[in-house]
Amino acid sequence: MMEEEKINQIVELVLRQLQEEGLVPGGLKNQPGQPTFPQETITTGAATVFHPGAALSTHAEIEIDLPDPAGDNLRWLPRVKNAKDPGALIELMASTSARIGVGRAGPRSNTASLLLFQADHAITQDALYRDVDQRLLDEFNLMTVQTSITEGREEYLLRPDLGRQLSDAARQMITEKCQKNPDLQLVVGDGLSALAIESNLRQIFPVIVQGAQSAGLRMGTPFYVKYCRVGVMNDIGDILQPKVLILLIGERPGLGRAESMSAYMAYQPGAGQNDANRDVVCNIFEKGGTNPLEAGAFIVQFAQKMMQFQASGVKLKLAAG
Ligand code: B12
Repeated sequence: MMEEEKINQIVELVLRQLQEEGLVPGGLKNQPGQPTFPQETITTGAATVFHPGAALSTHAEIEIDLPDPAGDNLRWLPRVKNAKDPGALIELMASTSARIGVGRAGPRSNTASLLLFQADHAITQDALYRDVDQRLLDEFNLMTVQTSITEGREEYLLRPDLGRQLSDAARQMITEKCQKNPDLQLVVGDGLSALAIESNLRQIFPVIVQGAQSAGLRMGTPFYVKYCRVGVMNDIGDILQPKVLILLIGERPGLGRAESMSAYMAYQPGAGQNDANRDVVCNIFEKGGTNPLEAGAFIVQFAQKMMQFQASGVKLKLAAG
C-alpha cells in the first residue's frame, strides 16, 4: 500500500513537471475513454501565444496525451524562464528559423527542446528514406526510371556516383518513350527528400508547362528518376539532346525542414559536364522559401535566357553579365 502511494506521488510530480514545461496540456483529470481537446492560453508579457494542447487519443486503458512536439503551437513556444522581455523574445523567435529561445535545465537542454529536436530529426529521416508518393507521379503521368542504384536507399546515400548514372533499363525506356531534341526537357527526381517533391510539384509543374507553351517552347516528355543525383542530367542530355534540361529535385533536408526543392538547369547537358555548367534555383517551398508558382515562372524565363545566350552556368554568367 505504502509502495503504491509512493508511486502515485512520483507520477504526480512528473506530470506536474511536464505541465510546467507545456508538454502536457491542463485538464489531466479527464476520465479515460472520454477524449477531450483542452485549450490553454499562455500569456507571456506583451504577447499571447495560443496553445491548443493535445487531442487525447484513447486506446483501452492506454491514454496518449502528449502533444506533437513539432506542431506549430509548441515549436514556437518560448522556453526561457523569466525572460527579461518576453514579448521581444517572441518577436525574435518569429524572425528566424534558428533554434533560439529554447531555454535550458541547468547546463542541459530542457525536455521540450530535446523532444522537438528528436521529432525534427525524425521528420528529416522520413523525408530522406521515403519514396515519392506513386499517386502524385500518376497524377502527372510521369513514368519512372531508375539510376544504377540496385540496393535501395542506403546504397543511394553511400554511392552518389551510381545516382549520377542511368541504369541500362532506364536508358532504353527513355530512348523508346521520350521525344528527342525538345527545347525544354523537364525531369523530376527524388534526390534527398521525397517530401520536397510532394510539397511543390502540384504548384510548379503546371506553371512550367503553361509558361513553356506561352513562350512557344517545345516541351519533351517529362519523367521521374528514382535514386536521382544532379549529375544524371548528363546521361539524360546525351540521350534526348534537349536545348535546356530542368531537373526538379529534393534538397538535402535541414533539421525539421524537408520540403525544400531545387531546380537544377543546364544548356545542352552531356557527358563530361559538371556543376560549373549548371545553374540552380534553390529553396523552393511555400511560406518562407521561393514560392513554387513564382519559381516556375522564373525557371521558364531563365531557360529562355540560356537559349538566347546558348550557355548555362559560368559561361552564361560571363556571356550575359
Ligand atoms: C550539399 C551542398 C553543397 C556540397 C555539394 C557536395 C555534394 N557532392 O553533395 C558542396 C559543399 C561541395 C557545395 C558547394 C557549393 N555550393 Co552548395 N549546397 C549544398 C546544399 C546544402 C544541398 C544541395 C542538395 O541538396 N542538392 C541535391 C542533391 C540531390 O544533389 P546531389 O546530386 O547529391 O549533389 C549535387 C548538388 O548539391 C550540386 N551543388 C551543390 N551546390 C551547388 C551550387 C551550384 C551553383 C550548382 C550549380 C550545383 C550545386 O553539387 C552536387 C554534386 O553535383 C545546398 C543548399 C540547398 N538549399 O539546396 C547548397 C547550395 C546549392 N550551394 C550553393 C553554392 C553557392 C555553392 C558553391 C557555389 C559555394 C562556393 N562559393 O564555392 C559551391 C559550388 C560547388 C559545385 N558543386 O560546383 C547555393 C546555391 C545558390 C544559387 N542559387 O546559386 C546553395 C543553395 C546554398 C545557399 N543557400 O547558398 N554545396
